[in-house]
Amino acid sequence: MGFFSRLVSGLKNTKKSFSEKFKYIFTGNEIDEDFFEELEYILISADIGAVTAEEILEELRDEIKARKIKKTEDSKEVLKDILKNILKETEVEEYSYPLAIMIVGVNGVGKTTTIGKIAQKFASMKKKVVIAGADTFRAAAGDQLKVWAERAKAKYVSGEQGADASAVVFDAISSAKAKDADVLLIDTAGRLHNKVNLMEELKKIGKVVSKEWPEAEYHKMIVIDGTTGQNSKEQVRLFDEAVGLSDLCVTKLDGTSKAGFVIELAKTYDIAMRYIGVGETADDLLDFDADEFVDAIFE
Ligand SMILES: Nc1nc2c(ncn2[C@@H]2O[C@H](COP(=O)(O)OP(=O)(O)OP(=O)(O)O)[C@@H](O)[C@H]2O)c(=O)[nH]1
Ligand SMILES: [Mg+2]
Repeated sequence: MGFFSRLVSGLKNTKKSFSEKFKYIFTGNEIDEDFFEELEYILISADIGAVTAEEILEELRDEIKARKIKKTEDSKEVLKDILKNILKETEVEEYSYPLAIMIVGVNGVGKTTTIGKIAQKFASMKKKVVIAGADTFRAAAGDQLKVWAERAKAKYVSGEQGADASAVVFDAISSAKAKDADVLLIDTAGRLHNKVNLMEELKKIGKVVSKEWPEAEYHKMIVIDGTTGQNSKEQVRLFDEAVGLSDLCVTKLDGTSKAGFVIELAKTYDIAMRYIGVGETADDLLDFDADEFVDAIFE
């Protein structure tokens, strides 16, 4: 399956809810107040926040006026362009190597799975990958990650359960340097005894990377569960405050009809949208692309 068809199929729940409703509003009818109200309702029900939806509509009204558009169907491409422009602001810069990526996020969002998928991506680009199992809080985390590491032929460095996470990262960096690795992926715990502990641990890991491997380009990526919607904005805020995030990854978009949330995130935060997850296999982690994302929803 090609990238675009994988995206379209991964977003099918969102698409279904969007495009069925779109059928009723983008018609040969004249544009009136009901049209805007209906559209606002559709955007909000796809989990684009109320304020963002309002701003999108305002821009749409202006464009419709400026271009003297009369029929609702003729405003569809205008809406798509507005959404694409919002998402383009969140597009990423290419990675440079050596590269270290610390993956953070609350428990169960898909951090470990995403690391496995990213490792496979790099492996297929012939990059040498080291994975640090710095989630020393959960016993099973290591086994799960080891399987992914083997699949991607990546070197896996871990510690005992309860070990100091930053010590694992220290070891992993030594190994990465010794092997002349291109990429270090750091898996972290989703929860510790309390939030303060977790944030302190992440800060410590951050310091180890900057100090021990200053030549590496260092990314801090949060993984967000796409089915959680608006509530995860608080997660982004908290982790950003603690470690200063550079990248976003939204997983499980296959399991929601509210992928519009990605647009809300893009509008709210100045953090690059790197990947989206649309399923459980390695091929289901897609590089985010603004145009393709909007085209897939409207397909
Ligand atoms: N459908 C779907 N499932 C996903 C996706 N990404 C991850 N998952 C599933 O989400 C579940 C949790 O994934 P993990 O990778 O263990 O999550 P985690 O954030 O590492 O969890 P903790 O280590 O407990 O904090 C697993 O069953 C994954 O297969 C996705 O894009 N789509
Ligand atoms: Mg995990």
